[in-house]
Order: sequence, then structure tokens, then C-alpha cells
Amino acid sequence: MANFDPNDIGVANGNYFGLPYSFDESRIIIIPVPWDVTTSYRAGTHDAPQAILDASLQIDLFDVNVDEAWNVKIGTEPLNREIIKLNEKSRAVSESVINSLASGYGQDDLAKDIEKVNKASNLLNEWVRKSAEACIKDGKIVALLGGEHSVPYGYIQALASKYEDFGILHIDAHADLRHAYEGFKYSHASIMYNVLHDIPQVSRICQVGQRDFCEQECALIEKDDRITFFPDMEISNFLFDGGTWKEICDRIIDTLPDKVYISFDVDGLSPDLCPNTGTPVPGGLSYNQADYLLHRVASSREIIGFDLCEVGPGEDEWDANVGARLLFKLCLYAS
Ligand SMILES: [Mn+2]
Repeated sequence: MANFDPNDIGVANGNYFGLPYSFDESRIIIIPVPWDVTTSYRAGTHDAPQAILDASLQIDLFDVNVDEAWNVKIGTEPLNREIIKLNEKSRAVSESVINSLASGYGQDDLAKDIEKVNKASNLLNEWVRKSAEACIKDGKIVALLGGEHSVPYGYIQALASKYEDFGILHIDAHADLRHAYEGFKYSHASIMYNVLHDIPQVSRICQVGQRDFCEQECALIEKDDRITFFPDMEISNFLFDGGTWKEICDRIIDTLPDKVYISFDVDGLSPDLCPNTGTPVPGGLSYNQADYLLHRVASSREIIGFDLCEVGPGEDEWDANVGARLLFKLCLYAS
């Protein structure tokens, strides 16, 4: 710490953004989750935590909205080798399931392998829950960094053991309300279904930016009044008709309770900002729209935690660069 200069180049010291803070002294802890076992279309997000760590050293530790941004104590939990191994092993099984389904086998034929994947997901969820719980007990805020979008389940469980009532701001191209997609109970496409189903402390899920969802998900959105829905097309039509982003943000915030968890799937952004994400979809929020929304939410609600998922590191550093900047913003606003 004695030698730390926030104006100098970032040093690869194992911490995100090259910050000098130890785990114990940090207010925010980034927990990397290198997991993409249920990814259906394009795997690779298990490499995001490392790629974002590398890219994060390039970021200037200054923010127009937050004084002395470098002074926000952001610490890092090291990558867990066991999780990396479990991901590799389980990914091989899930890939064979996905390929067999695509060539016409039914889920019943593949029940054994599907069960293996579900067991691995259970282990992952337990690990995330325990890791998050330890930080929450210490009064820290966890920044969960995926990985695919199945990873925050255990974290949201951990929050539910502390908070009786909170909402989720869910930014995503997808609604993630599918019931056990491809047979995988803890699929990236099912995270919000599982949360609604299992975690009654979540009193609201406010979905923003959706533009790729199925009829079953639509029916659930209509039926369950805990869900509020701001799909991409509605947002963009409102703006084309002369409405402002500020009005939309106000409407979004109005639906959120006092305590808010942010679940940020990077594919909620325009795909030019995340070209290598698992399931990119045209449309989406601009970076500045997302930043404006996050800042306004943080100004009027208590952010109790967040995740950033589905960053897919490609051949160049672009996806990880955007991911690192978004991660820094989220950490600052949550602090
Ligand atoms: Mn998602």
C-alpha cells in the first residue's frame, strides 16, 4: 500500500484493477466463478475471470460519479483450482448431452449424464453459497464474477439468509425463466426461474433489455406479479417516440424495493460490446445507458450485491475490456 500510486500503471499483483487491498481490509470482494457447464450455444465464459483480471490492469482508477474511486477497497478471492477442474470434467459430460439432444435423443435416454451435471451444479452452488456467506457475515459486499449465468444461485441464497425482502434488477437479453433447460436444473437459462421458485425473500425481479424469450417464459412473466418487465423493443420504441432514457430508468427504479441485488448478464448490452458472449442477440443497451441506470439505482436504493456473467473472452481483449470496466463501475456503485 505504501508504494501504491493510483495514477501509475496497473501492476499484476493478483488483485483486480491492480488494487493494493488485502482480502481482510476490503469492503467489496470479487469472487471469480470459472464455470460454464450448462452453456448451450458457445462455451468459453469459464475463462472470463482470468481475462477480466488481465484486462482490469488497463483501467484508470478514476470515475466521474465516485470521488477517489481508487480508494474504494476492492479485494480479490483467488481462482479456485477445484472449481476449474470440476468445470472441465462436467463440461465434457454436458457437451455430450447437448450433442445427443441435438441429434434426436430424448432426455430420458440421457438421464444418467444429466444427473451427473445436476450434481456438479449442486456442488458449485454450495461452494458459491458458502464463499458468499463468509463474506456477508464479515460485512462485505460480494461481486460475483462468472462464468455463465447459472452461478449466482448460491449467492442469492446466501443473501436470502440475511435479508428478508429484496429485489433483483436483472439486465439480460434473455428472461432466464426456463424450467430446467436441456434437462439441466441449474441451467444458465433457468436462473431467474429457480430464484422465483426457491427463494421467497426475493419480492421482485425487474427484467430489463430482454429480446429473446419463449412463450412459456412470457406466460410466467404475465402470471407472476413479482416480475416486472422492460423488454428491449418496448424501451427502444419508447425512445423512438420521443421518450427519454431517464423516464424509463425512473419507471424501472419505481418497481424496485429498498434493497436491490443486480444480476448483470453482459448480453443485455448491445453485442458490439460483447461479441463473444455465449448467446449474443442484436439490439440491447448501450454502455452509457447501462451506466446511467446503474448509477441512478445506486443513488436511490441500497445495492446489497451483484453478479456480472456471460463475458466471453475472444481472440482479442475487447469483451474482457468491456467486462472489466463494467465490473469496476458495479463495484464503485455498490460500495
Ligand atoms: Mn442470462
